[in-house]
Amino acid sequence: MTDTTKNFGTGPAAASKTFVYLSLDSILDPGDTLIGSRPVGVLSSGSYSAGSTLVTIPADATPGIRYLIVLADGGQAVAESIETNNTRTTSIAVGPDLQVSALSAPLSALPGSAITVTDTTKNFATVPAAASTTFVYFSLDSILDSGDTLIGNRPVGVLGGGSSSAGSTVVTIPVDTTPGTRYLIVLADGGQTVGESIETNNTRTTSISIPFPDLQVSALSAPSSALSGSTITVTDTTSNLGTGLAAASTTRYYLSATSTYDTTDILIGSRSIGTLLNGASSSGSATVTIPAGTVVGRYYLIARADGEEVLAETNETNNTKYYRIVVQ
Ligand SMILES: [Ca+2]
Ligand SMILES: [Ca+2]
Ligand SMILES: [Ca+2]
Ligand SMILES: [Ca+2]
Repeated sequence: MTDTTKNFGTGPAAASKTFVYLSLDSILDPGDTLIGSRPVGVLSSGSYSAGSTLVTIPADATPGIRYLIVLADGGQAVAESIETNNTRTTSIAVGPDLQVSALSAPLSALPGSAITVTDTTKNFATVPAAASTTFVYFSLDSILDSGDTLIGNRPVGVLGGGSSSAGSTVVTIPVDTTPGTRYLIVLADGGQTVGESIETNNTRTTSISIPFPDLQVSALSAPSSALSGSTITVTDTTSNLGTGLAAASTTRYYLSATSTYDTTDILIGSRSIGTLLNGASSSGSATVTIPAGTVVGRYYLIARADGEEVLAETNETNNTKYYRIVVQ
């Protein structure tokens, strides 16, 4: 600690001592710890003494932003014109300070896939940090909160002042993740085992794109004619032509007067489609009934992928395929 103790009064000041305190706040009070002092000689009006004091931060000092308070005439040996202006304060960071100084991960990934997250966890303080664990979270937004999913962690050894640990963690993107922009949040000292001067700077975030699927009905067949009220077998192939994973969906079948689907079309059956990876297809059949009383004529059997409209896709307008059918 280097200070200048000056006599601002009009008369001389007898010899005094300048005290140094460590404080949890910036105000000197009886709870503060005296950690050093230095002698100051007689000071005539306007003269000063500049000097340094080697002080020790107590080993048991609680980490955090603390205050060094220097007090002129500590011990109150000199009567002064003003006794209430004798302190000067500066802050000091006590303890290590872990931060994630670098982070990299793939720009996109499929739900359920394993990816490698690489981080550098660094101790930005001058004092060592005990061993810690760096956590990796998956988040819907860029802010770490209690709703985020812990998907991995890696051990970080003791880090001396200014030193760092670079390492990788293999994590799995939650299988139920929906498409869109998501976030990987890496947290130094996850689990909070290391007391630090600053506990609020421990995260680093990167976005990761979960790609969208694109379901289409790539093939459709049925009898070319059917009796009103009869059951027929419809066979289709529902394909995921997007880059993302398609969660389970339903392909619905409609009887329509036109080749394009609209909400007035008559739902006559459906088929469940399991999860489809990008590029994958599901072929299958369903038994459907031509409603009794259907007026004889030419119709369109329309198959509509994601007929329940539960999946977000890159293209929502390419989900139907029709097959001409005559109702007799
Ligand atoms: Ca005094
Ligand atoms: Ca920190
Ligand atoms: Ca901590
Ligand atoms: Ca589609």
